[in-house]
Formats: sequence, structure tokens, C-alpha cells
Amino acid sequence: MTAKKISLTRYLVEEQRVDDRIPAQLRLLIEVVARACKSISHAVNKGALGGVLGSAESENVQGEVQKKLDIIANEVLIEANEWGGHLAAMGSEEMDSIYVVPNRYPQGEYLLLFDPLDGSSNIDVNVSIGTIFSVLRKPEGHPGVTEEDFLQAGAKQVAAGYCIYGPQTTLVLTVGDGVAMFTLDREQGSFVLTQENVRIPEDTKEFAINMSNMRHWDAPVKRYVDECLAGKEGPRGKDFNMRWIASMVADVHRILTRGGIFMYPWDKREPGKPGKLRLMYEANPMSWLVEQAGGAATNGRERILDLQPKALHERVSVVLGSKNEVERVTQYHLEAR
Ligand code: P6P
Repeated sequence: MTAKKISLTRYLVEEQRVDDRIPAQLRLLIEVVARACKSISHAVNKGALGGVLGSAESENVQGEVQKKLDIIANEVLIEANEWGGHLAAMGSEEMDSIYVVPNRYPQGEYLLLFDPLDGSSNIDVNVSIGTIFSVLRKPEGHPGVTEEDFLQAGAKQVAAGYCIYGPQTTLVLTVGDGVAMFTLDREQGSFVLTQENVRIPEDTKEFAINMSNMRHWDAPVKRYVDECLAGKEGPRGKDFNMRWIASMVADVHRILTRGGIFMYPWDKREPGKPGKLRLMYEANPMSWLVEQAGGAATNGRERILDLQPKALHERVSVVLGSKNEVERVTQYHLEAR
């Protein structure tokens, strides 16, 4: 549904009036994250002109080579959020352990998790990338904050979203009352509401998976994809299209915009690894957004938002998107058990 052109700030204030869904501190947090995303967008858009492309000759906790923009985006989000008094600590894909807000600043009641620049393998080839963020409440009853305070199921999130840096820079957000999209108006320098009450069609003819891993997949995933590839003459009775941008933010944005199913499943390459994507700052925020838009998200067997995290950087298998397709893939996993 296209929306009346209102700013992110006005949207948050109006939502705040509705059963206090967005307390002032959470509104401040979201606005600060949005401003940080605007700065990241400017840096990304400069590309080679800003000297920000290429690798930083360092590795992150995931053992992945960091791009210069990964580090820039991480620093922007830390600096933007540490002084405001809305946060107790932050967790990032780019940092081994949590970042506790220095005690020269007031401590807030929220915890912010983020993947500062997801899809960074696409940075140097000018393909859409994005920032993913998730907000939790700091558990009460004890002073200070530890990594354990972050280990809450995705169902406990109070806000989640991403900002996609593509042909448009668009912030996509949920606070539990549906999904809204805000496009950056570069002339005004502000995010403007361009869509609200986003809905994912329950059926689709489009699947997203990295097909090069086919020989490593578990049987239920192979069964599902084979049926899609069999098309009209196969058991699904319809032809399917395939997309794989290798940038979760871009693949999820397409699904929120026109439906589809996204899969990054467990595979035999590293049996001890549940999947490639991270639970806390990729799967959880994306799963909440997808559910809030009428879709579904599982790890092949269980609802992702119900999973109890055991570690800040733990990985998870992800199947999300159009409800009926996710339920089919999940059913295939449960039958195979
Ligand atoms: P592959 C990007 O590195 C990422 O974490 C997600 O954004 C994306 O969906 C996935 O990995 C792509 O993985 O193995 O296809 O390169």
C-alpha cells in the first residue's frame, strides 16, 4: 500500500502515540540508526571516489576478510549510538565481543545488534548491499551488561530492520505493527515513508538459493528445488524463476516487495555448522520483518524467532519468505526426520 509522504520522525512519533509502542528512547535509537545508515549510504555511493573500496587486510570474528567499508560502517554505527543514552551495549558482526557503552555516557535500556554492511562481497562490483539491525531490551535486575544479556530469542525483539543501499537507499522497519519502508530523499536528506503494511504473497514462483551448493544439500532441500526445476510438467504444476543476488538484504527486499522464498540451508560441507547466516543480526531481524509482512521463517524445522541463542555469533539455517512455500520446505524436513 503506497503511503502519504511523511517523514520517519513523524511516523515514529505517531506510532509512539499508539499504545506507546515506541517509547521515546526507542524512537531516538531508531532515528540515530537511520542517520548512521544515511552516512553509510553516502560512503557506499562514493565508491572508488571515496577510496573506500577493496579489502582492509584484516579479518573479522567470522574469519572473513574485512572490506574497508565494513569497518567504516561499523565505526559509524558505534559512534552514532554510544552517546545518546538509549543503549547499554552493541553487538556487531565485525566485532568479536560486545561493545559496552563507555560509562562517560548515560547507559540506556536497549541492546543494539547489527551487521553493518551485509553482502560486502558485492561492494566492489557495485551490487546492492545493506545494514541489518535488531533491537532488544536489556534484561533488568542486574547492573551492567554482559554478552549473555544479548542471548534472547528473536521473538523478544522490539525493533528490527535494514537499510538497502541500491538504486534507492531504503530503510525497512518493524516495531511489531507491520512493516514500513522509507526512501531516502537526498534533496531533503531525510527518509520519507513510501510504503506501509507491506504484505508478502503467500504463494510464489520465485526461489532464491545458491545453486552451486546443490551437491552438498540435504535431501529435503534437494527435493524442493528439484520440484521447482521440474516446472509445469512436475509435481508443482507451474514454472519457477530463480534469483540469487548473494546479498541477503537485496534478496529479502525483493521478497518483501514481490514475494519469493530465500534459502541458505545447512549443507554437508561443514556438518557441524548449522548454516552460513548469523542468527542474532541477520536471521532474527529478517525473520521478524518477514513474519510481520505475513510470511514465515524457519531453520527448516523450527520457527527462527523461537530459537534460544547460545552464542553472539552463532549461525543458523534459513528458509524464509512466502508462507506456503516455507511451510512446504519445512514439511519436507519434518517428513525426512
Ligand atoms: P554465498 C553475504 O556474504 C551473505 O552473508 C548474505 O548476505 C548472502 O545471502 C550470503 O552471504 C551469500 O552467500 O555463499 O552465496 O556467497
